[in-house]
Amino acid sequence: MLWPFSKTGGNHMHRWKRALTPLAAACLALAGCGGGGGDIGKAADKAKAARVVEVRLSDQPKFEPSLIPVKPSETVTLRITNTGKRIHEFHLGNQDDQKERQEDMQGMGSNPMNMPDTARSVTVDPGATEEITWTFPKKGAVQYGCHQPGDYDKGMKGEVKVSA
Ligand SMILES: [Cu+2]
Repeated sequence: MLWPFSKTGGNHMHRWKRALTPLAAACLALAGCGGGGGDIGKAADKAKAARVVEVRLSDQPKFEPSLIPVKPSETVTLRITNTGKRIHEFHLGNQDDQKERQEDMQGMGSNPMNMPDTARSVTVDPGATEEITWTFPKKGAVQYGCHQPGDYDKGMKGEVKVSA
């Protein structure tokens, strides 16, 4: 997997570190922090998932579906397939986090980027399928987005809505 920082220099590394300031971390740890910093839940074992939700990533660009309803504290496996011809990503996070990632990745240029996968973020090659198993919070909503160049601003975003 390509590591984008080696090509783009130290400036972006600095921006990534900014996402991990103590204030941001404290905000993420608290449910109902307000604004765009809501609780997003946490990674879980696939064996604990109550069901599988299929998500498709297309070159339009968009997610299908762009709204995923879940029950409070439900654990779900998201099976994420790229039906397009170019790289897309599925990045789960609250609104502040999506905004931050958007700023960071748009600052890296206009070429497709193979970002490192994490428990809540996968880069998906054309034709490939990746999975994320996640326990959603008790209430609220969690956003997902693709921050490959241009996609998020063209509407490649969606929301997991938690309701009873
Ligand atoms: Cu995309």
